[in-house]
Amino acid sequence: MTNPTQTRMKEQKTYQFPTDFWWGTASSATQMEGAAFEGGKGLNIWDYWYMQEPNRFFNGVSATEASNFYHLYEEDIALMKELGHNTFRFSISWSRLFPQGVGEVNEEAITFYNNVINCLIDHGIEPFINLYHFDMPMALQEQGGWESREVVEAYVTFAKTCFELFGDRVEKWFTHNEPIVPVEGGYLYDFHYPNVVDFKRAVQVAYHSILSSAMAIESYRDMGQSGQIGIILNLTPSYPRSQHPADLSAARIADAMFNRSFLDPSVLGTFPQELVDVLKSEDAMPQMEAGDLELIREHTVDLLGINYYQPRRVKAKASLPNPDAPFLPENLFDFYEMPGRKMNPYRGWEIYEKGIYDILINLKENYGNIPCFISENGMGVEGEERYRDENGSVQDDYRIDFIREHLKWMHQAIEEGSKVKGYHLWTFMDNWSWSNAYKNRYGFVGIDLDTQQRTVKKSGYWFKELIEAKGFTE
Ligand code: BGP
Repeated sequence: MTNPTQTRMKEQKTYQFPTDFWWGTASSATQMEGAAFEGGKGLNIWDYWYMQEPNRFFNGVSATEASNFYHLYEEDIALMKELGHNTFRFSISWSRLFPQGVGEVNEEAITFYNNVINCLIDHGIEPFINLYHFDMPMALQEQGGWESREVVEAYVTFAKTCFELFGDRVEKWFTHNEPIVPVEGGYLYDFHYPNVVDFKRAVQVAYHSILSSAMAIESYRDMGQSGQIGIILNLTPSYPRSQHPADLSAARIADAMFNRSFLDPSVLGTFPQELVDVLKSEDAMPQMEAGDLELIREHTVDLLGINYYQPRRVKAKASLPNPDAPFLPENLFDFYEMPGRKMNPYRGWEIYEKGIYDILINLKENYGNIPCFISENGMGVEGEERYRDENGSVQDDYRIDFIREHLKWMHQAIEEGSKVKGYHLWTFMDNWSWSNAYKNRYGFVGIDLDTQQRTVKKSGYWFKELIEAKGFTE
């Protein structure tokens, strides 16, 4: 007799995405370009910090060569086309365009970015350009970086110059990528230069980043540019351990500090009251000028990029923090490890696919269903060489599973009315990562660092098929 459970076919479901969905990948200048000391580029904080403390970077590897996109962009863009991309996000290196941060523009940089943009367009790939991805020009860091109002002005000049130079062909602009990360890394938790630990200074940096974004949006619109301008935020939904009021309140405050701090001003033009209350009680309100808040209120984004990697699990604070230690957001809550959580052990990040749905539904319900897209999602894995087949192609079924499970939840959100318009993987080809250098590999395309040879991984071909079919069935 046949066992009915053996013969019963698993019910198949098709996940079909809109025909005009944006499929592609994301990258950043410092992580991909290389040529850090070529083409007239000035130093940025990564070049400088590496010179000071090479031991801070995994295996002592700098971003000097990175993935050599500066020289190989034509080959790389042709490969993007082959893998079905219709969109690609990269950033303009501020210190390549303005070696001193302000003043003289570097003609070689203009040529390079024109070539990249034109090459993408020639291949039917729409360029999405981000202006700031953690890479402060060193000359401006010496003037205080984002703590300085003059640097905000310099950034606006940089932004306007980019709109003038490239805005005739580029219709999707982003003012910042994950602006909270330089705040956390550079001014709270010591993982970016300038390695300051000071809550008040961190708040000033955050405030100036938000202000600079609104000012760039104002300029974009004043210049009568025809595309859309937005910001890219890393949203990490805060889940409470329990429904106990203290756990709920811990999750709310974590959400205000890590998500709403940038999401609310960017999309609604306002700041969350819970956040303002903390800043006041810590005597950490930033310096503002008359008219700033109005400018922020009136220049919210057209489009929101969402980087989603992991959730944040939070519980009520169990013990009093050391009153003499520097104030940190975690003085107000504790992190919580969910029992049975799924992990990416290489990056130490929890994998929670439903988070992508929760973010999209939150945007739909509380942020006017702002048009958005998943601007980063991905899985960094150490030692991927061990998964290479005889042709050198990494058989990364884990990455395919990771993407597919996130796409299912994104699809569910679309069915429920979310205005999510695309999905970009982090990243196209393995690239250099801030302090982890080349430890964890994220790309659809593997790179042999000795030869700079590119080899498409199994996930790259899978993604190509998915794009051609505009979805998948399983
Ligand atoms: C995001 C950044 C990217 C990228 C990615 C992966 O926060 O926008 O620049 O690096 O995370 O993180 P990591 O490289 O630290 O593993």
